[in-house]
Amino acid sequence: MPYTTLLTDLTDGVFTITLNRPEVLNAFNDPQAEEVQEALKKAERDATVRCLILTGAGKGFCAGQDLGALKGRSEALSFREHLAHTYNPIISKLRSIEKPVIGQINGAAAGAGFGLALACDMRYAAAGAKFRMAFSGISLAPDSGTSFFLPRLIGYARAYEMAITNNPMTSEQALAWGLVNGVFPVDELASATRALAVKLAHLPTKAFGLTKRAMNKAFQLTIDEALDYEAHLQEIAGRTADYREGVAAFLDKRPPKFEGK
Ligand code: LHQ
Repeated sequence: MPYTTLLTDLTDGVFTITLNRPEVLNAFNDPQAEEVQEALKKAERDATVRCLILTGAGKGFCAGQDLGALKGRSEALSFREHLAHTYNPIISKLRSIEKPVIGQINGAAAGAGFGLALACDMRYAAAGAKFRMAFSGISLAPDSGTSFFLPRLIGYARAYEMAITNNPMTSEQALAWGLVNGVFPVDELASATRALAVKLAHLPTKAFGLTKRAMNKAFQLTIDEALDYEAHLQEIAGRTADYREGVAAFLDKRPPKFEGK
């Protein structure tokens, strides 16, 4: 079935998911939350997908929950259940999918949309894009992983301030604080992101997946546990075809040809 709220594209090993509800800055209604989950599952299963880009159509990245779509439903809705069916599985999958995910932050990212941006492995942002917690603006607590990611990325005091003041952060500030990896003029963002993604998709993506697994896990470990876990993953990496190819190419003094296996 074609998606009604997303555009997707698979070219050169790069799967691009574009949230496509630009009239509300790609805010989430239930179908969009469901379709993002489906698209991520498909990308995870498809071995030809070696890198993902997540972006938004029009001038916003994602404004979080579509507050209009909640109108009249809020009283009856269990927010806990809503999160369990919408943002939580999306955020979880973005962290567990063993392929690099690049957030192409083309415009405002707020609320659950900020969580979506933070759950990506890397972020390239448009000059002029803004990041906003948004939750406190409607008297909610943080969700969609924002309370997990933000203090880790920019430190507790800045994260807490951002949450309770609800002040937006510019992409330039985000770059200075290490929240994004690069900032580009808006008309150069897509090509810069794509160039990075295509390059990554032709590199040893199996090792990139193990790198993600190691760094995810390291948040919960002591140094000795992390060393042991690294050794476990290195055992896996050392048995891949790409490892053999990497070493052979190095010794032959030629560029390696990696296949993600
Ligand atoms: C919107 C939205 C929006 C609908 C802008 N919905 N239309 C979990 C638990 C359960 C329930 C609740 O939700 C959650 C998770 C969450 O995500 S809670 C947080 C929900 N999101 C927000 O509160 C964000 C509210 N929006 C903003 O702070 C700003 O609009 C941002 C920073 C996103 C963008 O600012 P600007 O670039 O200045 O754009 P704008 O404010 O002028 O908005 C443009 C249009 O988009 C405007 O419509 P209009 O018809 O006037 O052009 C907005 O009403 C609409 N829009 N966010 N979430």
